[in-house]
Amino acid sequence: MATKDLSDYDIATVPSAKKMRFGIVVSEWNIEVTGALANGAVKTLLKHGAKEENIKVHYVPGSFELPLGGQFLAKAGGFDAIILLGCVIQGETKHFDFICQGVTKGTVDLNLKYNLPFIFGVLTTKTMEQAIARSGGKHGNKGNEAAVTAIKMVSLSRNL
Ligand code: DLZ
Repeated sequence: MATKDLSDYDIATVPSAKKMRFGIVVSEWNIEVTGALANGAVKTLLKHGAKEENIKVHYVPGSFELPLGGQFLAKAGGFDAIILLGCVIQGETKHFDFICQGVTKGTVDLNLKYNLPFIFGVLTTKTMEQAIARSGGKHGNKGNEAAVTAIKMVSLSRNL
């Protein structure tokens, strides 16, 4: 099966982000990948009209800490959506499974608890090569996808 280009989307379906405020939480683990995800997300938000002063980027040590980092931002207030960016690469132990379970469950819980979009921008790959391909490489950038998802979810909540 061909892998989707994560940066390929129909621009006409994306609302203006001019009046939206975004928090971005970035995992420092595999920073060469997560930094590229963050750049992709910020670039996409700006492209769709978000103001630079309405995008706040914060860092946590690893992907496991993304949900709590996101919760800190939600509690601080002032965000319409919070984007969580991480990269978990499968190693030889079960650590991969535990981190993926933790960040996935934590993100789902935050969405429902705060009634606020927390976007799951976490790459979970077997190799670093696969992660690089999805953070600005041949399969696009998951940061772009996460930003578009954030904009669409804020728009949906405002237009009901
Ligand atoms: C410990 C660990 C390992 C082995 N691998 C990753 C990884 O591939 N990606 C990632 O984001 N974080 C990893 N971590 C760190 C954990 O997410 C977490 O920061 C630590 O277990 C401390 O809670």
